[in-house]
Amino acid sequence: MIQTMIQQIVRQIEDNQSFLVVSHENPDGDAIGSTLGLANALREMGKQVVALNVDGIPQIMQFLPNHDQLETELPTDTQFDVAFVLDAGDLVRAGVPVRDCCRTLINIDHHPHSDFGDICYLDTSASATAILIDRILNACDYDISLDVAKCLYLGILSDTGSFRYSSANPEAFAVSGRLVGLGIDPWEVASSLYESLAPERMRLLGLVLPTLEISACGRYASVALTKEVLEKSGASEEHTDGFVNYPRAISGVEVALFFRQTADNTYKISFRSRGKIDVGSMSRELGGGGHHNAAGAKVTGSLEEVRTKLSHLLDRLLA
Ligand SMILES: [Mn+2]
Repeated sequence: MIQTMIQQIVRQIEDNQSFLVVSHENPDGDAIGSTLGLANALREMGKQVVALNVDGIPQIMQFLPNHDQLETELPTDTQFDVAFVLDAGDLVRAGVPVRDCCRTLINIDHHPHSDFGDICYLDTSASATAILIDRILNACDYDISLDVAKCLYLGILSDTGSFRYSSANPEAFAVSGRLVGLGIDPWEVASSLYESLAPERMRLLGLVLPTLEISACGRYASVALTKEVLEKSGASEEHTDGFVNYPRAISGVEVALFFRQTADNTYKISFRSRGKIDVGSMSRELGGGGHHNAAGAKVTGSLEEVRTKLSHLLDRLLA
């Protein structure tokens, strides 16, 4: 089944010339790594490619090959033979009208419930979309280059939390081992991702950590950021990436939350869980989405109201 899906995608690559490669807004390492990995490979095959992310590329990933060729807007009046939507979960998260500008829409993803596209290659057992791109490229008449290897490795490193999460399965290690064998430098990727932080991010973290609240039961904890504090800090949204991991790092905490104000009465909540608590289904109840251990949703109300609402939900969930 999966093999025929890969064969269908390989045929689309072989039989066509112009490609759009896009991923989800507010991109993480897997979104960017998959997009640039596939786009670079297609270019090396002699194809015409537009790689796009509506929010552009986070600064810490601006060492990836051809990152400066990542567009943030669709070129006008351009029709593509094939559009790839990667790691998106939902087509709307592409942020551009992909459906209208391509003949064939291919969805490649490892998020559950991602079922759009003329061809939908979904494998929730894959630790990253970059793994699926690697499988496809290996089925093509093409040898993965150093440029492409670097992008795919970043995707895997990012989605497995540097091989710490339970998503770090044997395939993640095997593919990464092969990519390292091609000559990429793991330290270059890791130091760019984790030790090239903007000073504003560290200062913002200093303002966010004092908002830490740990529940009476000790099993969930949260930090919060209002628009006012974000504006005062001089940092931007992308600097908040990973803040939710701080409350999760506390001994005994099973669910971590990060409340980030996005409008006057709206908070975006990032959820992380360890072990068996399914934050994906909880965030779907709130109109959001995500995986078992990582999810997000938007909730309206003041910070107090939103925190209280989530406390009630979590007290019930953990009871
Ligand atoms: Mn992913």
